[in-house]
Amino acid sequence: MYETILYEVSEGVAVITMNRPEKFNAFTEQMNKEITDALKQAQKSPEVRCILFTGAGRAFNAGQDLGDVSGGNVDFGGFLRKRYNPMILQFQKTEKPIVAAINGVAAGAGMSVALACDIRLASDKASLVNAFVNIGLVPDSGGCYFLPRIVGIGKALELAMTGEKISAEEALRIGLVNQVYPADSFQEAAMAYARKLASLPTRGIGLIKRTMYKGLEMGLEETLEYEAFAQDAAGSTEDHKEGVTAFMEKRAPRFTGQ
Ligand code: LHQ
Repeated sequence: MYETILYEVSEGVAVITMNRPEKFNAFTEQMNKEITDALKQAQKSPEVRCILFTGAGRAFNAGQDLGDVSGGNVDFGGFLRKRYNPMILQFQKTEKPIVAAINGVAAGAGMSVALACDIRLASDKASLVNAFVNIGLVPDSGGCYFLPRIVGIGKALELAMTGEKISAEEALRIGLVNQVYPADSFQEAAMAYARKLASLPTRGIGLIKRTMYKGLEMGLEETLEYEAFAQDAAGSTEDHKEGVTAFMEKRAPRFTGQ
């Protein structure tokens, strides 16, 4: 059982809720470990076909709990290597769609974690603040990797260097989030989005995720080759067969995730 997060599965969706609302869901070592573990569990469970990642209460996540690092003498590199880096890598290793439901403020490593998700949905009351520079630090937990890839280097440098808070609306405008929904129906809208993803070809989506992220690191020739390899795998799934059969029969497909 978890102490700092909630983990619930329903209708093909594993909902991971960071659950320290009085601390704006700030990260502790325990939370880093529990998130990593929950993602592994979701990866292993055949009934999970989408992961929805959100925060309890008013915030999404305010980054590292500064109460734990305020005494000085912090081994920053060790902190990241031991706690944050394995957690961020687990988002990538999880070959299922991960949707961030940004219910409130996402700051520091909390923003980085949202960036490590595949799709970002935001409440119209949410905001994002890179925050690291405000305490003299560098974006970590993948912030220097994902942010420029999502919004381009110009915006990424601006957000990181100024540490200014941006609204959900501005985040939508610059492509930092994919959709914005009204706060009062946000959880339902995010859940409906996740359920829809959970009804799609899960193995194909896992291969899309792996191939696209790999494509960011490779040249065209290598990417074309990897696409051919991935297509061999996707083409042998039941969901591929079902998709083609449903098309020929002029009916809606019934994907099972196999
Ligand atoms: C918090 C926090 C928080 C504890 C709000 N900790 N309590 C990696 C390697 C090693 C070391 C360092 O860190 C890292 C990774 C990182 O994430 S570094 C960046 C750490 N995060 C920040 O610097 C963000 C700090 N927080 C803020 O800037 C603001 O609180 C935000 C913008 C998140 C929210 O602002 P407001 O909406 O104005 O709320 P607030 O400031 O009043 O905060 C609400 C409560 O949450 C408050 O507690 P209180 O008891 O006074 O109501 C805050 O103390 C607490 N809280 N962030 N990171």
